[in-house]
Amino acid sequence: MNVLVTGGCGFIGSNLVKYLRKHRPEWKVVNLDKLTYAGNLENLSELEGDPKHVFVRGDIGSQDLIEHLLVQHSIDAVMHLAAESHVDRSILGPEVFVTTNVLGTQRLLEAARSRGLKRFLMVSTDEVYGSLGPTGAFTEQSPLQPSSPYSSSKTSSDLISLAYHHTFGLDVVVTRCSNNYGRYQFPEKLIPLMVVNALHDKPLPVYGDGGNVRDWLHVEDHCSALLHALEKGKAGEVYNIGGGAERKNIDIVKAVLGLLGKPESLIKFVKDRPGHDRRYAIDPSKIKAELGWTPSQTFEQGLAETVKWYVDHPSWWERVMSGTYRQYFETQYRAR
Ligand code: NAD
Ligand code: TDX
Repeated sequence: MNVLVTGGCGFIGSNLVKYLRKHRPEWKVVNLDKLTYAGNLENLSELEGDPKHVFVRGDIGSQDLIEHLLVQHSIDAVMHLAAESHVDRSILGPEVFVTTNVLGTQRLLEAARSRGLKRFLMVSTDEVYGSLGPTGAFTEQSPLQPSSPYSSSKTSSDLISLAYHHTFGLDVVVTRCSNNYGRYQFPEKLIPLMVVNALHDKPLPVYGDGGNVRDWLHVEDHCSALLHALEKGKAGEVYNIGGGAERKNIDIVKAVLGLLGKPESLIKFVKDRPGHDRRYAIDPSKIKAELGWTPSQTFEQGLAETVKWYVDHPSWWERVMSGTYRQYFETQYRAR
């Protein structure tokens, strides 16, 4: 199998590329990434010299480039993760979310259609369902009611992918996952931001009353679910992915402080995120029953391991925050 992973230098993408190299060592993984602020080739430094990992810097919106890559590497399947992924940034500047997430995905699908791939895996999100009240969980039949520019752009890319299946017969599978956490997550997202601020004894900004709930899944468990969906999913189907670990933001922030031995006085309640979804919860029974996937990490175990990783790797997040991580690409690739 030759697989094209888009966004393979981001948080989930870089974990996925390594997961695939480990669990499917015979596969060639072609990693297409634009290296936006969120893309960090250094995340994959351990794959330097690996002939089965090919990195290509490029945009998913470049249809010619994609068609060329699909032919050059005899690509069998696409795992599409490249996206603008941060809700707060989508509130500050929605346009790039439409350009990349909507138009970029459509161009990628068009390239895939022209090549007749075996499978196109669209990595979507639980945010397509909008916000829940205090009870219940999203199933694949829940109405799509996205709230933010980010989630509405992801809903569009999710639906256009399914349309390419229904209209053109492209073999598409869609996954909708809950909040991921783990190593290499950019420190703009809740957990790494709180860890880094706490390590600097800086205030931990909690939006609103801190009572918003997210359903957390370790990134390795997401990678395993994506491989299940790629290999066993049924064309045209949607699979929810979630770890059954609903937590209030404030409880996570307190847990991070506890793990770091820092005082709760660092918590600072700040103005709420506009349009802030109150609660997400995923019902993953379909992927469990039909594809045999189960998560392996508990949230408490995974959070402790993740916090420790950030404590043990200050050079990673210091380089990310100072911008020097970009030099890695310059020296490793541009010089060639
Ligand atoms: P991320 O922001 O860490 O990484 C995104 C990657 O995409 C970066 O490497 C970036 O350089 C690349 N990219 C952006 N625009 C591109 C373009 N036009 N062409 C090529 N590459 C481009 O995001 P993440 O958290 O790893 O999320 C990956 C995917 O999973 C996204 O599609 C996201 O919507 C989805 N998802 C994320 C979560 C989560 O909790 N992080 C949950 C569910 C679904
Ligand atoms: O500083 C903060 N303070 C705070 O209270 C930040 C960054 C976040 N929050 C809150 C907002 C959310 O309720 O924490 C929660 C999680 O926020 P994010 O880490 O920004 O994630 P979220 O908005 O839930 O979206 C994430 O999960 C779904 C990913 O970023 C998306 O890409 C994915 O689709």
